[in-house]
Amino acid sequence: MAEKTLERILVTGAAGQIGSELIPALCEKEDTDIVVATVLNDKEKKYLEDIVKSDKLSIEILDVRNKDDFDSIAKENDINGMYHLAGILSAKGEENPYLACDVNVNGLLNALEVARKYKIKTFWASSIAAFGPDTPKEKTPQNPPMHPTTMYGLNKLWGEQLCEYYAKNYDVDIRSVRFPGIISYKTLPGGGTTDYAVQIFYDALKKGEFTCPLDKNTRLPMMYMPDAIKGMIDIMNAPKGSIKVRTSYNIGAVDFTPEELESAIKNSGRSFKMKYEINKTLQRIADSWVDSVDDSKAREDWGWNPEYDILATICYDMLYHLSKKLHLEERIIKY
Ligand code: AKB
Repeated sequence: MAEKTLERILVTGAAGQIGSELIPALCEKEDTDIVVATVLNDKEKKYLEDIVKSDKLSIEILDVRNKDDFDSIAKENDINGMYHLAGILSAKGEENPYLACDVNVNGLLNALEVARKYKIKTFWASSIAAFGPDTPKEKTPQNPPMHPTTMYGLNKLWGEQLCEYYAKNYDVDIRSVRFPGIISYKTLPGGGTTDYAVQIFYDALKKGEFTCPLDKNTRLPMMYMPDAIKGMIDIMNAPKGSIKVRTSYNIGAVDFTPEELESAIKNSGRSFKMKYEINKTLQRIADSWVDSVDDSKAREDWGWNPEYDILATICYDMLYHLSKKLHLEERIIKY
């Protein structure tokens, strides 16, 4: 019987919200030989070294816009699987559209070139930001009209088309999902419109109050991190023939408004106050996105099936783990 090839995986943007939780999950897999994590600078490197202890992990500094460095890291480590996560999120992208376009567009182009050259199976994270104001808002279908109005959204839509181009013309095995807002307690997100849904838990536990930058009725699709990690690993493990969509799959889990999240936190028995001070840029971005997605194609093709599809369950789990984490951090600071 032929031996199974061990996975030699490259993860870009490894110190980010998703990367920092994907790396330990990949290191734990028996069929992983090495995980090469790329980060932007020494500070990120130190952060990752502190939170992930594994003999399988090696960390490299890489600006994904640098094609030659990207190529050398893939070649020298004989990479056969890649998760390209490096990117600039929606709110930060509106502050610096040129930089967002440069990193999001050229970073993906370089990732796909490396994937083509070394035949690397690749995952790339798209986003609900690829939708726009003319996209149907509820149970958004897989292929709706898409005219995003943010730089980040434009980059994601272009990225989806580029992935399909590389799949069709060069047979690159590229797999992608449109992530909603991701909720997690380990690493904070940075520069996104959905970040409020993480910050609220920190403020609820530390201060008992939160000032929300979005209107109380702004409904957005969201997901708990364990489902995001499971989704990425499952789509990468699926047989090549089962991946019918080479742009990006809709995947859904929960959707809620800030007011519903406020109630869920209050229902946990904590005293919690919320006030609303609308940030115009964030509100404009959120209003251009959708409320919920139809993910039947992902369910059908590769078995997408989120475990955390109830807001109260996510809320309970977040408060439980985050209060333990914050308590621990406080003790580390004190002694
Ligand atoms: C953001 O808010 O920019 C991201 C996203 C939905 O892609 N979390």
